[in-house]
Order: sequence, then C-alpha cells, then structure tokens
Amino acid sequence: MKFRRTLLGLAAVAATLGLFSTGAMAQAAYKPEYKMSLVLGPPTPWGQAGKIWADLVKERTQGRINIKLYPGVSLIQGDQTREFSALRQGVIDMAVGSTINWSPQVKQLNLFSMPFLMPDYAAIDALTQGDVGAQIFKTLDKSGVVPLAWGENGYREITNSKKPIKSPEDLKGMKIRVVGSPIYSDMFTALGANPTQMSWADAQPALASGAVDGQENPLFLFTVLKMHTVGQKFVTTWGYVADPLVFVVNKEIWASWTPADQAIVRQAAVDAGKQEIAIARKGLVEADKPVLKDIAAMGVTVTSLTPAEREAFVKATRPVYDKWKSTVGADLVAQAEKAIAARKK
Ligand code: X2X
Repeated sequence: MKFRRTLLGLAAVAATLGLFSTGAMAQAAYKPEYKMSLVLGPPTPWGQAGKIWADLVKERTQGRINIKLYPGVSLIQGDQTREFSALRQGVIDMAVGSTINWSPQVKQLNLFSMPFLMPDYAAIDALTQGDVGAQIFKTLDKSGVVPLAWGENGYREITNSKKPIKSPEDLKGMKIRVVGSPIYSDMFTALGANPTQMSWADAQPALASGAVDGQENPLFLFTVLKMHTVGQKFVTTWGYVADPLVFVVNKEIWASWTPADQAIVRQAAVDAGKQEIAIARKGLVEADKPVLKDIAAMGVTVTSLTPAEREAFVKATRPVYDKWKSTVGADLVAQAEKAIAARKK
C-alpha cells in the first residue's frame, strides 16, 4: 500500500516536472513583448528588415517571442548615436542598426565608412559575408551584444538643393547634414563642404527649412520621403560609402531564451537579412537602374560620375582614409582591402 502511494506520488511529481520543463517553466522568464529599435520604419528596406525578422520569430516560436518595432529610435528619443549603449544596458532588447550609428562606441565599424573602400556590391559582400564580417561580429560580441546577421542600408549618395555636384569644387561651402560619426565630418571638410552633424530626426526639418543644403543617404530614402519636396533637386551617384545593418540582441535577453528559441531567432535574422539585402538593392543592381529613372521623373537632376570625375573625390578624401586606418585598426583595414581585391565580380 505504502509502496503504491509512493509510486503514485513519484508519478505526480514527474508529470508536474515534465509539464514545467516542456512549457511553463521555460516560458516563465519570457517577457510578453520585446522592444526592437530601428531608425527607419517599414516603408523602407531597413524597416522591412525589422518587420520580416519579428514576423518570422513570432511564427516560428508560436508566439513565445513577440517583438514590437520602435522606428525613429523612439526608445532613445531619436538620438541614434546612443542606440548601441542603450542596447548594452537593456533599454533596448534588440535592434537592426546601422554600422554608422554604432561606430562611436565600436571603432571597427568605421571600416564601412572609409571613403571609396567598397567599389561595388560584391565588395560589400566580400566583407560582411567573409572573415572580416566574422571578425567584426567577435568585436560586437566582446562589446556586449549578440550579433546574429547582416542586412543593408545601402550606398549613400549625395543630394542637394543648389547645383549638380561633379567635382569636389562643386561642394565648396555647401552646408551638408552628416550623421553623428566624426569620420563624416572629416570627409566633408576634406571635400571643402561645411558639414553639420545631426540626427536623422533633426535632418528632415533642417532640409525643409533650408538650414542645410544637402545630405547623403541611400536612394530609397529619397523616393520614400519624396525628398524633392524638401528642395533636394540634385542627386549625384558617387558610391563613396555603404552602411550595412546588423541584427543584434541584448545579452541578458538572449540568455533568458532556451537554446531552441535562440536558434530560431538567429535563423530568422539570417533569413530576414538575406531578404532585406535583396529589397535594398532592388532597382539599383539592374542595368537600367529603375530607381534613378524614378528620381529623374520627379524633376530631379541625376548626375553619374565618369571614372575620372570619381577619381577626384577619391583623391580628395584619401587623407581621411589614411587618418582613420589606425582608428579602425590597420590589420582589419588590410584584411578588408585584401578581401575586396580577391572578390568575385
Ligand atoms: O541618419 C541617417 O542618415 C541614416 C538614417 O541613414 C542612419 O541612421 C545611418
């Protein structure tokens, strides 16, 4: 009799344990909602990156991990250069962020902002999808976040309200809004322009009021925001830098998930990154570049540089490249140059 009761008792305990270990206990530590920070929202490829990631995670975890998007870096009042610190501190649970906005905290990320380092999309891929990308992920991990996958903001083309830019002389004295990362001030100063650092939130009214003459950003932003309506009548495609996006999660949040859910979140980031890179390049990789036609159709003058014209910009910014080599890390820059030289075109 006693033996039977003990057996029944054990069975009850086992059943309870079983129940907890497959569901309730593992989920107990999960938050009802995770906060994802983004600078740009869903009409842009960047916003799509966040949305696709969040949707895949929700679907593949059957709603165990539920992510809400916070575009406009609203969790940190629009101050995009604070995003990385906020991620580390847990003010933000996860993010799809630009290398530019995190480079004040992680110097190696300035690699992608070195002028004219990456001549084409194959060069970007040679870095992010190769050893350089793996190296940078190690650095991000050491800096306090869990990096999962690469996405893309894109090649940053220069636009302005004054005149076609064909040479550094054309930029002379022009007021250009630049992101809050010092290498951009250095580049535009070297080109003879008058750079002003401001957040993207402040940039839009500054363009509209004419407080600044121009800005640089991927062209999808020009079309999504209809930048010709804020006076931007001239676009020059010079392809001087491109900023990748990185999918990351705060370390404590990451540790609170089961290994199976971590694997799901990681794979969803990889899948979302691949899809988003294709979205970001759409209209720009085809021979007739439909995005440029769309912009011209808005009454905007689109200037494409000849190789000789482009070379003048390369030359003018070379001292900035050389100056930033040591900040980024001479070894990392050399590794990147080698990977680009060896790329498959
Ligand atoms: O601020 C910008 O220019 C933007 C939107 O491209 C970034 O966040 C880097």
